[in-house]
Amino acid sequence: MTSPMIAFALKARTIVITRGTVIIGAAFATLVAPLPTQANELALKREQVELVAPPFVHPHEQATEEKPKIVAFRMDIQEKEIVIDDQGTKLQAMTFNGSIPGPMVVVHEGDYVELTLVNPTTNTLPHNIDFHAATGGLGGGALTLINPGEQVVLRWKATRPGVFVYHCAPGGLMTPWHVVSGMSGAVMVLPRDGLNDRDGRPLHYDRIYYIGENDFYVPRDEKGKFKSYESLAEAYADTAKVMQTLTPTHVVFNGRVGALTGKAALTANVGETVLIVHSQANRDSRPHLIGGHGDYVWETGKFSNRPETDLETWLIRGGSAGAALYTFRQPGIYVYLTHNLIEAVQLGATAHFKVEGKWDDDLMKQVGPPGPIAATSK
Ligand SMILES: [Cu+2]
Repeated sequence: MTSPMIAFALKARTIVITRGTVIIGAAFATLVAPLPTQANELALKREQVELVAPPFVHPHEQATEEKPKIVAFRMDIQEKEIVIDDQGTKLQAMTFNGSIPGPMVVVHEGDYVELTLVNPTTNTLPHNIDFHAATGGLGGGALTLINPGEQVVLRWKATRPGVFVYHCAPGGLMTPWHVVSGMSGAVMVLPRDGLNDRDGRPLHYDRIYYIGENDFYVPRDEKGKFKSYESLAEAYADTAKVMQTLTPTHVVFNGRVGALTGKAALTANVGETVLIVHSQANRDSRPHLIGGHGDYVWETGKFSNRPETDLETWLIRGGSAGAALYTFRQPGIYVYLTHNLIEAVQLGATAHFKVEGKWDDDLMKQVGPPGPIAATSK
């Protein structure tokens, strides 16, 4: 009889064997695409950037007159147990840099992203990273598969402006499992001259927030209570069964129910323009800002395309990121959710914006307070 642990270990070994693709990937890289090489590399300015946990985004310029450069980042993969709702439901999670979603990486078109990816010895599984913004080698996945105790450095040129998902993709069933365990994030490649509306009007933001949406599949016991596990290995078989139902137990923003509500609400002031980047690596979502709009929305997230305007709800296709620009015109608490309201209210996909400033009666006013129904004259 094979215990689930051994079966799991065997599966993990199979993945290690698929590291053969790394060699193919490397050979491919040597044959076809020696990066603009040493000289060019030395000529490029290099900048090391510290990543920050979402919903926040590391400091960056919205437009630049500098020449393209190498922007270097480091991410540590962390496998860890997290709590995903107010009932204390636990998830054996896998994360880029300890957060769900992983941190957002921002560069300008023409820059090189250089990532040092670290899989610490404290982890139990091989991991890698597939950047949807990158070209070739499974988005880098073929060149970055590393075991616990290893690190790898990947460099790729950001040739396409937009917001893009990155995620772990070790192969086979491991790929969806790692993704729905938390391993996804986003890259934003800004046009060198900044965002614009494609009619020549530049667009700026005063604040930027990164919302990463996740669907989780937590197994239940016979009584319907969520089960918890000691390790990823132990959780794997049961979780894979729930995944196969395609029915998530949780749909959340930033790793847990309530991660961006109440005291953790996103903030802004009336008159400020906010760029909301929303990613979903596995499943479709329909962001909606109750009481507000998307002034300019790159629904598919790619800045070479004309943004749509005045949207009520937009669609984030599973496996992509989108960006919405909105200038807040009224104070108050705005609910930002996925407009599958069952998922928003019962499964968790809700965030709050707390906006301060002066109310505009012209835009909205309660002309008569609630009261008894007035008698009407005939
Ligand atoms: Cu992984």
